[in-house]
Amino acid sequence: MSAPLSCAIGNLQGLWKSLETYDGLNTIMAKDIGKEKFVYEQFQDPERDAFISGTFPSDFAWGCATAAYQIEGGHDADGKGEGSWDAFCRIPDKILNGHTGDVACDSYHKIDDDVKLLKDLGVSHYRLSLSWPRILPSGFVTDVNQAGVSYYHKLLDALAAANIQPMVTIHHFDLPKALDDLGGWHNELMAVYFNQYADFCFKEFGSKVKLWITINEPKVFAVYGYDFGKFPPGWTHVGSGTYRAVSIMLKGHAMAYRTYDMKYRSTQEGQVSIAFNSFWSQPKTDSDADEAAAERFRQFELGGLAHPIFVDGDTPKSVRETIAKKSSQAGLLCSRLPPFTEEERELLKNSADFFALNYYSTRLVSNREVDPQSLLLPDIYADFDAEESFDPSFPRACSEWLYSAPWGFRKLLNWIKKNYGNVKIYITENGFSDEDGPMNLEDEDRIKYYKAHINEMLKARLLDGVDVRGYFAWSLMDNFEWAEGYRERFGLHHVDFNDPQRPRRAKASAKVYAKIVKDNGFPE
Ligand code: PNW
Repeated sequence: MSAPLSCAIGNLQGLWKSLETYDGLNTIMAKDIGKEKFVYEQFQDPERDAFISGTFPSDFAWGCATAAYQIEGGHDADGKGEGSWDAFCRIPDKILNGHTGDVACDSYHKIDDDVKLLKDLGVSHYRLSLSWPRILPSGFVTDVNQAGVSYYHKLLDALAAANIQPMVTIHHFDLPKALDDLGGWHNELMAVYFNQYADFCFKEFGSKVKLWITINEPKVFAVYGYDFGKFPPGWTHVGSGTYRAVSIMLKGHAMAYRTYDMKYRSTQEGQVSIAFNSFWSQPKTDSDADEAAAERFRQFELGGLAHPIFVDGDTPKSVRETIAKKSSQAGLLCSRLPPFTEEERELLKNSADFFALNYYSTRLVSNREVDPQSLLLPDIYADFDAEESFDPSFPRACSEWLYSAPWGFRKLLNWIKKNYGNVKIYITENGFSDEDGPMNLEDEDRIKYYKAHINEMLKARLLDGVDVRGYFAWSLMDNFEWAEGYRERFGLHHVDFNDPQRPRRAKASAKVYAKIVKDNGFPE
């Protein structure tokens, strides 16, 4: 491990200080620290990675997550409208092996099966998403598909009967195709259409839902959809597509948040947020230049989205100034980053009731200055003058971007605490992929990943006083992994996509996760 790492866990003074000052504390004994070996022995830093015992507060939320297009199937069932993915999957070479989500896990027809999996895991929560084209086939609230609405009522009722609380994502990467045709998230009016759709969802389902996520991972969705062309609408507005789409998504989120405030909060008493994906960015060396580059990476990756909502309504000044400067150096008359108006900043500021984080991986980051005049086209990855790499010792998942570095999870949680106040945090996704092949239910790598990450989250909670309230494993079952089709399997349950019945089978990781849930962590 080449990167130097500060080691809070070795600092017993710090530990006792947090023990004294932190009152939500459960069991943690100093003698437990370092007692057990870390699960990734080949690259452990014994002090940093020591496994600790301890449990989470008794009301900690344990769950699994999925998303509509990835599991539902029923792509044209009962009046559902065409979705952006339905159309995109039909374009040759867009999706690996020509796979589609037409049937996926067939969850549209398998509510009881899915709820049974959740019950067997013993989780208290389930994060699911609503399909916009299933509810509003043309995208607009003037055109409601009652059968689609009924499907979600049945699912929410089945969860309630099983005593499982839903966390509902209103928009997880899938738009009605009709709205993509109007410019998708590059159309300013999308913020308004989204707000109307969210208003409809709050009104229709709000009595059954206490935790809402407006939009899943605006940045990932924008990068892949509007900059790289790998997700619908498949555009390659390089260097600006991401910024524009993210900006409009944030405004849509903020409008929906205010709608909830004005019309539903007093009666429904739920909480609303937006889910951000972020890596941890670790300086590759201890040079000041690399430390500064790593911090720039964090501000571009997460600060650009979280700062407007959790700090002052605006993109961090450093990010705004850098993009403006680089845009001007490349001969543009305005910044590639759209500015927020005063009114928009007011709307955005404090528009979340908790911080929703999807964490998967860590990057090593070093300083690399890029002269914008040397580029033929703008590049969002050149905007922060940094280079990303991995340490060869990080275990790699099947997904090419996913390397396991659990300690980075704890560091990111601490960075969020430091930058956004001691905000309540829900981990809305965390998980590990392996490759499709002969059925293998003994998923050792996934077990190691989950144990290590949940243990780092426990350290963040118990030793650092980070206010983590819940954790959702991605994913309840193998599913349609977007442009990668069914090649990358993230499930705690195996799904046989060659069998029309789409049977689900618990992997070894499901049993391990169920035990962690039952134990509420890692008691002695
Ligand atoms: C998330 N990255 O996507 C999504 O919310 C899920 O729908 C998806 O299945 C899951 O993570 C696993 O991929 C991501 O490149 C896609 O860093 C790409 C990245 C992160 C998250």
